[in-house]
Amino acid sequence: MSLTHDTQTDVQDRAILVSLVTDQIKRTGIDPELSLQELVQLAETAGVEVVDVLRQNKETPDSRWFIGKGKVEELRMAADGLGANTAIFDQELSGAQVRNLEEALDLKIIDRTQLILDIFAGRAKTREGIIQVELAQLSYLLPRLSGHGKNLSRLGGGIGTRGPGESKLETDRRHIRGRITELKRQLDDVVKTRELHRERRRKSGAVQVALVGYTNAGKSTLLKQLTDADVYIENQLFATLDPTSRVLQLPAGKEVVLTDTVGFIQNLPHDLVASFRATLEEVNEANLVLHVVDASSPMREEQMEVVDSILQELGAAGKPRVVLFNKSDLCQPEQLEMLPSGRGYLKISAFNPDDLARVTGLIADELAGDTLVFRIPGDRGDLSSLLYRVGEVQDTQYEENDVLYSVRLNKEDYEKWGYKLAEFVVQQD
Ligand SMILES: Nc1nc2c(ncn2[C@@H]2O[C@H](COP(=O)(O)OP(=O)(O)OP(=O)(O)O)[C@@H](O)[C@H]2O)c(=O)[nH]1
Ligand SMILES: [Mg+2]
Repeated sequence: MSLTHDTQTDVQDRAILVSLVTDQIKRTGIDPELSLQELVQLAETAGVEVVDVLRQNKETPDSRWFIGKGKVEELRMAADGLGANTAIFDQELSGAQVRNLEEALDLKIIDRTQLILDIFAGRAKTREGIIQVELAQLSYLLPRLSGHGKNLSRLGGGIGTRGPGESKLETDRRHIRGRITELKRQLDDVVKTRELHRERRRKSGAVQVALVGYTNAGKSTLLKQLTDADVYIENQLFATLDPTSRVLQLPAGKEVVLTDTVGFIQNLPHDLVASFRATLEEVNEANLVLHVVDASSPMREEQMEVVDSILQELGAAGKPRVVLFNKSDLCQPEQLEMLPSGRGYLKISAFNPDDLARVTGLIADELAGDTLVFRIPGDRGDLSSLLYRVGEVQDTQYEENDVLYSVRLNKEDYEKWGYKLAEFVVQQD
């Protein structure tokens, strides 16, 4: 049984994981052992049983086999001995390497990218998610087709047999190209709809806060704990694919829209990032980004770097950002002490109500700006309610037919609503 636990009836895939450490990989500074640990998690998330792990150090990859010829033989013996039917490589393989290995070994050959794409395919639920995953899968596959036809069966031959599916795809590149064009068109529609939603949210003056972070950091858990949202939470990688937004009430009554997003991972397939751009754009819309970190992870620092660089790639690096070191309940006190603290950092557990209050307090602080006093005529209920919606009303006084409101309002909101409110400002601190 694999990946989705719903449609599959075949026996569980048994896989041997393979990691080749080249000089180039050594230079990236990514710890290959931690990367392998993560590959184990990815494989398990995909419903695969990991039966062995093979490692090789080599200056450069072998052009035909990726790993050395001797290692191929070792892999074949291990697979025979352990009854494995799949080999999963921690690094990306070329189409030719996959074919050569498949022929030599009679095993299903999958690389990290394909594994991630498979997991995503099994998770996608919304139309948008499904389109984006299929597009990423086909973009990954297209340059890997040699025209020999055989490996088209790989489309349906991923871990979860979750590929775009043979039924949907005929057997030639032209067809795939056509499908890619069609998917891009559909995605354009989705993007337009999303833009309309955003526009509406902008007009309503809603302040947007985005939860971002490495997969499994606890983003969905936080959304759920803070807003009672009914979201999918799993101790698995990539539990969330489609962004979910919920209204969050801040202490002084101000409302913000809190959005949970897809988790990041190192070496996130490029095609996937490109396809998910529409979804990830949500982050660019945010007024504030909450970077959720699994503080208990041995890979904490590497994971934070990955998130930073993806934010950079998305053009969201300059956003106001706060780091939430989550899962503090799983950390040793001395571990917590080593984490950065001060403004812009908070150590929390998503399950601790006091910590949740600190999070909403922090969001309010980050979003709040200066206090202004407005004199609003009594018959302008529209403006009073606007003040309550976009600012934090701290005090009200009645004077004749007017109401004096002291309101904390951030610069961004003031710029947005100033055209309506400017003439009513009587005092600015
Ligand atoms: N002990 C502990 N576990 C937590 C905490 N926050 C989240 N978890 C657990 O961590 C796992 C992952 O949580 P999710 O909320 O699904 O993580 P996510 O960041 O949304 O993950 P993806 O959607 O896969 O990117 C779940 O098993 C949660 O119960 C925390 O503060 N402490
Ligand atoms: Mg999630």
